[in-house]
Amino acid sequence: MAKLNPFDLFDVESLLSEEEIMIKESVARFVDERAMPLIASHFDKAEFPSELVPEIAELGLLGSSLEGYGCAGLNAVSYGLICQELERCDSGLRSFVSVQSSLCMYPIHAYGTEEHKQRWLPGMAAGEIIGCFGLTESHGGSDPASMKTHARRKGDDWIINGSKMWITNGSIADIAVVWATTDEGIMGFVLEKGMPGFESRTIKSKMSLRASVTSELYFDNVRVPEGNRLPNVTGLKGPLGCLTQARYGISWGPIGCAIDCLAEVIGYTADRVLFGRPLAANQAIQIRLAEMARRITTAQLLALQLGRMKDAGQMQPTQVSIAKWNNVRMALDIARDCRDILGGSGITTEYKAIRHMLNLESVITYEGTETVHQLVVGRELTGINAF
Ligand code: TGC
Ligand code: FAD
Repeated sequence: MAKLNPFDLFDVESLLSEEEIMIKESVARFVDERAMPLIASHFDKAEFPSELVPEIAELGLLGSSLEGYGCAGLNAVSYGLICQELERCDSGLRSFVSVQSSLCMYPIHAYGTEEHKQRWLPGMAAGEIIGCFGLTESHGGSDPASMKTHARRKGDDWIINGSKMWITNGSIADIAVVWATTDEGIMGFVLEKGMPGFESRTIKSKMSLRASVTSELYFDNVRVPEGNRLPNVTGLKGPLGCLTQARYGISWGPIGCAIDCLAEVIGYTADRVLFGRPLAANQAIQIRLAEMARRITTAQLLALQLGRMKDAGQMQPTQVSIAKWNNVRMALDIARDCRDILGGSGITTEYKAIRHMLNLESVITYEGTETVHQLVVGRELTGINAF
């Protein structure tokens, strides 16, 4: 019998098209050759590896599932595979691509005018314009409907006041898609770096996503032209529609972390000799490794089916909630368990488990906490809104 691939026990790869395999392999090559060698030191120094952005753009990974405007127009499964391979390196790398693609380019593409698309998307696809997405505020990210940031019409302009918290790419962004309440409902605006009254501040002392920039945004009477408003959506469904795109990618990404952690401990337990035999020869260790493989396999099948439903135009937000919840929880549990199996070595970034583990503490919180996704599923089952 042929030897099974320990990281793809159900041969999910055989369900992919030739093009999807080619995309996965080219991102994997970039990750192994260019990103992996430098990620631990960037994490240690709390620096985003901005030197990788031109190559990420060159590979067509920015706005990869959008059509036109310099974007690659790939299918949803390919976008998922891109997220999985990038997050195999570090959640921060996938976060950068998620925010640029799903949270900034997507709303410009879906809710913007033709002029907006021509103005920003080609530069964003080329990595020359960096975007961020400002929804969360400090008083409660799970409940974005309670936002206080406000935009008031003044002639042909809008005056924006308020602040946003925990914004990925915030201090390196050239533009920010900012959601604000207005007298006509929640609306989206594209703010540009340098607009008077628009400031950002990098959040320091993070123990998670250290290779990613996270910031606060401040708006003090920022005058934004009507021409910078995204006119084709009003209400919370605007930002929530973007979150569905990003959460879809996050359903795939953590599979990469889990595979990376499992690969590391399979090697480690084979080499580590305790009580006269390899650690891997112990039943207790094999059960833990088998449990990891079982959960990775389940997550892979869930993500692929979600992607096929998205490509068929049938994916629903509740299904995204189940996948994000299951797959992030799976990866976080595996990273924590791998950290333990590595013993003392597992507490340094010389090994990868602790970096993935710390990153996944953010991933389980952002884009809807685990509880938020559980309650979305609960609402679907009972018809009762528990929020
Ligand atoms: P609710 O009444 O449920 O809905 C309001 C309107 O929105 C529509 N809708 C959705 N549309 C698209 N996708 C979804 N997932 C949607 N969910 C709801 C809904 O149909 C309705 O439309 P309409 O036409 O009837 O007005 O709103 P609610 O206030 O009850 O929302 C409940 C809840 C808790 C699910 C929602 O507020 C929520 O998802 N909260 C979590 C917030 C969150 O996830 N924030 C993430 C911020 S961005 C981020 O974390 C980036 S990190 C990225 C990175 O670095 O990788
Ligand atoms: P809270 O909403 O205050 O939640 C606190 C706790 O209460 C959680 O455990 C939650 O599950 C629980 N809880 C909430 N409601 C209920 C309930 N009804 N029942 C039971 N328990 C409940 N946001 C952006 O807009 N753009 C970004 O680019 C972005 N990037 C981020 C990057 C990082 C590294 C991090 C950490 C966050 C980022 N966020 C971003 C914000 C993120 O989306 C929020 O942190 C998240 O939505 C949770 O909001 P909160 O932190 O205010 O927690």
